Amino acid sequence: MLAIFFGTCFVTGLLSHYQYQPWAWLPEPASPVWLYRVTQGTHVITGIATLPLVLVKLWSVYPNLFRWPAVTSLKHAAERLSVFVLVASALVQLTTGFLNVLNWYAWPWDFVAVHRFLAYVLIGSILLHVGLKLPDIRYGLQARLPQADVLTETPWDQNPLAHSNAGEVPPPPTPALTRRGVLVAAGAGVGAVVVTSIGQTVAPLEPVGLLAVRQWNKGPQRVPVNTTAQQAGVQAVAVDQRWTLQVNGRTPFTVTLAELDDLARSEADLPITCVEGWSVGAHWRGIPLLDLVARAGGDAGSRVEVISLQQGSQFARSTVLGPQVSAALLATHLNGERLNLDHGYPLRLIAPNRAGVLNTKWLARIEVV
Ligand code: HEM
Ligand SMILES: Nc1nc2c(c(=O)[nH]1)N[C@H]1C(S)=C(S)[C@@H](COP(=O)(O)O)O[C@H]1N2
Ligand SMILES: [Mo]
Repeated sequence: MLAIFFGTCFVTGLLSHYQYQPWAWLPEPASPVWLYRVTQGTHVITGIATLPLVLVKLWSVYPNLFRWPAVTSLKHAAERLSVFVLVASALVQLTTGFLNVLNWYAWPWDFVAVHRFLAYVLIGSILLHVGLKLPDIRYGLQARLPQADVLTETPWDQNPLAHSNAGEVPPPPTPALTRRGVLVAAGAGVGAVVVTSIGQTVAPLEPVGLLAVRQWNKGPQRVPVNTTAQQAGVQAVAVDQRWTLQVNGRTPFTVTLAELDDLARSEADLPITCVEGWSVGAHWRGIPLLDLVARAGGDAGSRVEVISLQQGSQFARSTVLGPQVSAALLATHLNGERLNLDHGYPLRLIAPNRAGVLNTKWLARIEVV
């Protein structure tokens, strides 16, 4: 289970990373529109589910921590060191990831950079660990246990096999759990964290979303907000009557909001999917990005830079490439209403299969390259 969850986490994490830096020759597809919603939701859910599993694993092996002598050979020392790296990176990765999803940045370092670095350390040390344990694993899988039911279902201290084999490891002072007890405890732990956090993606589970801090009902227009207009410092400029959108390309031009409103006749159901794992479906109305790109002399093959009124934030601009150029909307309306100021009024980008962080709000300018 741990291998499956860590592996899934690693692969979906890499897919998330790819959202930031796609290769020009292999841009993100525009369909299915929910792809990133599923991969990043899976990343965060499998990551959170790994927390209780890791605790169970540590509980099952911790007596080894107190074995004497601590180191028997150079190989043994190297092995113990690799296990230390594995456990330490897993615990840091899982706790900081979990706190990040709870919207609590309780550390001074850049989450994304450290999280990515630790992902490689963690996966590398798991592979090393499994490699070193292969002889044990092979032995365990091949061993014949004539009284397997006695061995697994009887508490450790009453288990005749355990005592007869217990040359090096003394039996624990209190009876251990049965196999069924471990499975129930691990299953209950995983179930509890998954059920209480999945409400940030699966709307019907919202009422039990104790750990799902960002849900559809926690923001204007039934969509949560990441960065309010006030936090972005755009309150005044975004509502300025003189606002226009500047579109640069071979034939540059500007458009007013009134002109954009006349053009805003395309509608689409597209989720907002934050990299931090929450997502909500939403209904948008606006202008196809490609319409303005074409008017500026570009086409579906152009690279488009979308730039916000917001200053000095890494989220204040994003690049649209490949199939998303034809699929993106410049939204004026959300869920049947004029776009709320916190959702990017007067104009924002929304595109399918695209990380929320790239769906830039409060647009000022578009560059067609
Ligand atoms: C409790 C567990 C975890 C949670 C809640 C979590 C959460 C996150 C979040 C929120 C992001 C997006 C960061 C951003 O772009 O702002 C992310 C990205 C990522 N995660 Fe995790 N994660 C967890 C565990 C893991 C594990 C175990 C691995 C790998 C073994 C992993 C590998 C990655 C990678 C490679 C990325 C992409 C980083 C980048 O964009 O450069 N994560 N994770
Ligand atoms: N200009 C700007 N656009 C932005 C952001 C931002 O901070 N500034 N946050 C992004 C992030 S991280 C997300 S998840 C979405 C959230 O959109 P919402 O607040 O309308 O739900 O907006 C994105 N667009
Ligand atoms: Mo986000």
